[in-house]
Amino acid sequence: MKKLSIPELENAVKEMRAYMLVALHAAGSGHTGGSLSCMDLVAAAYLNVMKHDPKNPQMEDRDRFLFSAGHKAPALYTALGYSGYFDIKDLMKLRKLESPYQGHPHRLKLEGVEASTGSLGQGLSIAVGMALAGRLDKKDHRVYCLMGDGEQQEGQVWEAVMEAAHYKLDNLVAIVDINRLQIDGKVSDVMDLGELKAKYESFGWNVIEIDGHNMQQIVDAYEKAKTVKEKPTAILANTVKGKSVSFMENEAGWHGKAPNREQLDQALKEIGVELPVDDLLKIAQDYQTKMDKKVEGNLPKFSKNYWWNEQDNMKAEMRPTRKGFGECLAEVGDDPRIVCLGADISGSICIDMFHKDKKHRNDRFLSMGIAEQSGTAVAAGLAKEGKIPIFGTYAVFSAGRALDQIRTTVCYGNYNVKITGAHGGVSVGPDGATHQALEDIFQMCGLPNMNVFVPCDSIETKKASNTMILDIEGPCYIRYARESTPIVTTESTPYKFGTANVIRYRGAKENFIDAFETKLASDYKSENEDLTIVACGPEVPEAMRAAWILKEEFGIETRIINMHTLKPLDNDTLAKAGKETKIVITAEEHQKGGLGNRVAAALLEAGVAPEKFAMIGVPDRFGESGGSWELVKYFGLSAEFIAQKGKELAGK
Ligand SMILES: Cc1ncc(C[n+]2csc(CCOP(=O)(O)OP(=O)(O)O)c2C)c(N)n1
Repeated sequence: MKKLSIPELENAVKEMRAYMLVALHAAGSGHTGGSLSCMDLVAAAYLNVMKHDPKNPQMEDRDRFLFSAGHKAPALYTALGYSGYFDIKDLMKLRKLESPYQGHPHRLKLEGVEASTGSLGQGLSIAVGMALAGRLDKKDHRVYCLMGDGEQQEGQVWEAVMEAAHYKLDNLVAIVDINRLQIDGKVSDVMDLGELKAKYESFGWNVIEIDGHNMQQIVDAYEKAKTVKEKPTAILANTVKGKSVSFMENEAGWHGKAPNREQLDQALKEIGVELPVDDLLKIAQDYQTKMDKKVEGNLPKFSKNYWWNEQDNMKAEMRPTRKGFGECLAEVGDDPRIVCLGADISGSICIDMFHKDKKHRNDRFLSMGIAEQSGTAVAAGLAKEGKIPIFGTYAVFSAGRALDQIRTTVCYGNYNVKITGAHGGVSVGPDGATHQALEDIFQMCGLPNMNVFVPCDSIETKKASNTMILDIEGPCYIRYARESTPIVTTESTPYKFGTANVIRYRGAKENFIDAFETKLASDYKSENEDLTIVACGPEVPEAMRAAWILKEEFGIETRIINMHTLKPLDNDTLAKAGKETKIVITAEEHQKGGLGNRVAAALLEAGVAPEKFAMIGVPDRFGESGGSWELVKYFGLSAEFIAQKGKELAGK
């Protein structure tokens, strides 16, 4: 590749920022702030410093650049497109279904992506492995790894820092994009890093500090790093989050937000680049139209459209389940034993509602930074001393990343720790597979002493949160979704930990919720229904809609079991349903089996073998970027698929 000169680089990076902002606008979501702050560092690497060939992405001797900060993917894709790995206009498919430009980089979807990332703090370890392999193979290529400053809070970063120095990896360069902001605010407030330069140096690294927006300094730093022997180099780049757009600069609120059209036009004006914006947006729209056709084409069809709020009657109100969690914290938070631990996702998961507008609780909100593993064990320590700690983040990180800490420290020690797993399921949407928890029910239900809650709407989430915090002594895990989902319970709907609810469709009404009757399962008498659907979480409203479809279209009567407690499981209710209804279908927004396997085992252990059994869930694959409801349809999780399966098993 031809190397760009400094002035050429300075021009190129303006265009790159412009293309990226149009793509982010077309996507309607994405990580704008951090992608803008690292753009100069990335552009210099791809367009001047690195040895690589866009026409031969797998070239053996290429330098490798990997984004440990996977959320800055728009900057990576822009650099790849601008270098010629693909037509830059294709970037307009960013974050769309089946697109190579997933919310976080996936190496199996796009040539030039060296590693699939999105779970912070893992990239430098991968880079250490790649650099070690390069040395073993006696290659002279170099490995570059981009990280955020908030990301430095992950303990794994420092394990890798130690390894790189131990092995004297002078073919490795870490670049830290120091924009001083993360999601919850200033890095220094969330979890202060102290003297980063001194830290890297004391671990045995060569450190170069630069202005991360000065192209000459950036190129010089990369070149200097090439000359350093026997030590890895860290380039500590001082940057501005949201760089180049006045209203985005230094604003934490622009971390994960895309510009609207007016903001985009203003941004392009400030950057000083003219692009054929409407033509570019048309590429995005045309692609989306193609995907819409594909997804709608696969949706089972009935005599009318039963989709949410598509009819004159059966209207449902939508609300995210996590709001119920936040409301509970706001209500019970004056209990001095309660302590909430933040993991830099506080607003998004509503754990901030514990102390928002309640200053007197500030000392009981403890920010742990981006450090899920330590945060979990800190919670255990607090519990040991009589506190009721509540630790929350996205389920992929709370349940998944800290699994061993939860297993050995929390559960084996049987501490009274409450863990929340937000963003369960594919309906997380455009952030994609890395952020869609599809395994956490397996992980948490497999642990002795753990209690597992999967409530179905925001009202039930509030009740479940209350129960887990105040009524249960011992480890608890609560899972909730990101998207607004239908409210299908009321304050007076029964809720008893460990006992399921039975829901029956009684005929269409003006409001969806009024068309159903809900009873505590232990109070329910069989009505000799044709089939049972056992569901949890946001699949409960889908199961209810399926019952509506099955009755209206085929006269099939359905018993819906809202299995809001997965551990302990309500075995009696399952055995009764298996005996009384002959067909059992499970429905979960999770890898097939989290709920389904448990239900099947409970039935068989009770000596009940339903005549027919089926599971609705994600079929042993990772999620995707896409719209929330688009993904629910794409993965076959919506009511239409449940109803189709019910019809098939009932032989109608
Ligand atoms: C293990 C893990 N925990 C949490 C997140 C969610 N998350 C995405 S970006 C981010 C903040 C990152 O801050 P920083 O490293 O400073 O990046 P920048 O501000 O430059 O975007 C967090 C907490 C994640 N992706 N991975």
